[in-house]
Amino acid sequence: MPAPKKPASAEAASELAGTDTTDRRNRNAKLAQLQDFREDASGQALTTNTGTRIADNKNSLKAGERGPSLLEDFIMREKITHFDHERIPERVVHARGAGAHGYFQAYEAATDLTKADFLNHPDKQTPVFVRFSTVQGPRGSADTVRDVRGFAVKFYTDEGNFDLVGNNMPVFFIQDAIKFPDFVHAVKPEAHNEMPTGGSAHDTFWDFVSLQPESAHMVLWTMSDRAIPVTYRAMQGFGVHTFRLINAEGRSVFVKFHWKPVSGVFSLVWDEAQKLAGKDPDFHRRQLWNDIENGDYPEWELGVQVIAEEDEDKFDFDLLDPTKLVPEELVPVRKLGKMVLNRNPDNFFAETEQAAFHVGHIVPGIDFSNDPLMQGRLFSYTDTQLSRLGGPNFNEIPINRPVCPFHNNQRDAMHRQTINKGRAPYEPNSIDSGWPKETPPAASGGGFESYPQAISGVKLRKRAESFGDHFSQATLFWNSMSAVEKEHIIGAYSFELGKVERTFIRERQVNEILANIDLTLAKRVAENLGLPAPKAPTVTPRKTQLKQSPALSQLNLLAGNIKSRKVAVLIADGVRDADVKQLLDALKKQGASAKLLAPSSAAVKTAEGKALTPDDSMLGLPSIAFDAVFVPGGAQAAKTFGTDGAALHYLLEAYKHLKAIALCGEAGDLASQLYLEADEGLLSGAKAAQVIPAFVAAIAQHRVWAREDKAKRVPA
Ligand code: HDE
Repeated sequence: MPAPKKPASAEAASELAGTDTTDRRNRNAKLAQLQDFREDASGQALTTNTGTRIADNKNSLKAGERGPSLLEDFIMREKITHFDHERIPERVVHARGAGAHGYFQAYEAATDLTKADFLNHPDKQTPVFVRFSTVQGPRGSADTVRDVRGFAVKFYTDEGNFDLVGNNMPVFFIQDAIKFPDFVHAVKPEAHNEMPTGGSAHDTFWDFVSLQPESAHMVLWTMSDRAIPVTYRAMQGFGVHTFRLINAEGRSVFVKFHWKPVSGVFSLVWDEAQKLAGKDPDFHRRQLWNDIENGDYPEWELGVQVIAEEDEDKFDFDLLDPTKLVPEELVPVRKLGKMVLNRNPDNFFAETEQAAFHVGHIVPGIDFSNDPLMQGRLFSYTDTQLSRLGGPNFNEIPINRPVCPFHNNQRDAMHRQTINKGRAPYEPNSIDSGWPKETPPAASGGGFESYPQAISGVKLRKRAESFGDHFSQATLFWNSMSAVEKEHIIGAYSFELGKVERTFIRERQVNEILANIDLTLAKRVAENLGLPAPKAPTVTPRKTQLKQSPALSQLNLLAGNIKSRKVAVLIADGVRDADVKQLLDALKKQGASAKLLAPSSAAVKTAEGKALTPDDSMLGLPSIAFDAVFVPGGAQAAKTFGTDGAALHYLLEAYKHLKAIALCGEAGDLASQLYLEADEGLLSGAKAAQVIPAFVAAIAQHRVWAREDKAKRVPA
């Protein structure tokens, strides 16, 4: 199939101007390609799909002014027919998501590991399209539910598309693909009443996982704060399965893929997540969109844990078992390059909704392992697009087209775009001189060759014995959590199981799963559910290589800065403008941002006599949408806040959610009015200049965890 011929448009070229000094060839190619398909209707006549100009788009054709409509009206029929078919099936899982364009650039040539071109050329920017998603909910469900997040990246490399279709957790619920439909049916809304939307707090999910101990580790992850990220850019990503990399000499190593967010890893608190699901169901997609529009581009580093072939068996778990992670303390992550998301899609449906990811889209230098979950996925992802995108030509859709040329003898089918020339769509042929021809494998630029792994075995349906330990890594995860993270996990199990109607399911989860992860966890959850506490595990704990993995605790994964954090600044008449200015300057220097919020959207008059226009009202942008709250000084403004329920609620809620709060000068009285005790994140009374450095330091800590017990006494 021909590669697009048109050069990048002036618009596309200017988007790139001055963004970097390296080779932009690849990025240009994808932009030019999307440009070929983009439609800009400004200044254009309204026409039918066949180009006939339309004179009246307001009235259908009728027999007389009030008469019946006429079948002859080809304009109305075409318009309504198209409308009737606007929806396509949503993804069966991961239906809710948001996408963005960007690029990946390698730090150095990783030629010792792989011959994959995009990892061998640090001077090259490979275009990417990324889609983040939740798993359970339908396309219109809320962003902030407790769930796994999909993290799917399509690299448009010069050697073909490579899709790294991962999640924000490094393990999965099941070990064998044949269990996936069962798992998904169990977690999806219940069959009889289609509830709940977006969550796993219901009987069928807990029924299944309590009967399926291999899910214990992953369920623990989903009950942890990892399942309620603040923003996509604060999530890690994982390829989950063990992959292979192959270098030019044909040497293969096993790898686990990691995405490490430059912003660090941090989460919502549960109360916030639930409130956001109502107040702003688009919270995550909005943040991604706004950050990119504001030039505050989300970034991740791509890394791999490398395991030599001969070390395959040196772990106390099986490398092919997708319910296990490789602790970073045993195998560190080697950073390969950086991904930057810097462009929002032009059209959600055409790009994000039609993006078709597939774990089987790989390029020379990368290969699969025998992980039985991955092997099943290799079938599923093409198959699902046939019903979702309407046939086998989905790779011709602009968002899915490779940037490199692609040619073969596949022909026809629904929605074919390419007009193939030539008369011999078969191979071998002599009529078209044998084209298109195979490319023999080679050190670089050669055809794809599967790694020649030796295989022998008996045909059978059996789970390997080495896949039999379902609890050790769950215990490792639990033991690696800080005290606050453990409390959140106990709270999450108690909340979810509290929604389960059948007592025997609650009991089974506590006695047969949690008791085998950790007895304290099981006892605390049992206590919250009013169940008898289990006395002992039902499975003998195994000896493990590690007792703890500090790399698993989010508290160890903060970035140490406040880049991209968002601060609410409460203003009212009489606010001290100088305080506002000082804060905005400080935030700008640190790469953070702020919104000014007043009792209404009307402008306020500052103590200095100036008009200050707010970005929104306090009710319009609640505290849950921010990382911290700042109240500048000014006697009149402080007095207003002291009698304004919305402002007082704003502060109480931010306090309850353990956020940094600065109450400058006269606003300091609000702390005593609300009975809020000062702590390292609640700074009150001093001048803005004194408060701001401590305020910034508290935001960098993300939450004031020491406040958590006190905050429980504040009304929800
Ligand atoms: Fe998926 N998965 N999956 N999955 N998955 C889909 O493909 C499937 C699994 C993941 O943004 C579907 O195009 C099977 C693991 C992401 O478009 C479907 C099995 C991981 C996305 C499918 C798994 C994932 C999907 C639904 C077990 C993490 C969203 C629509 C064998 C490593 C991609 C679609 C996007 C989507 C099947 C397990 C990640 C049905 C059969 C493990 C991020 O093909």
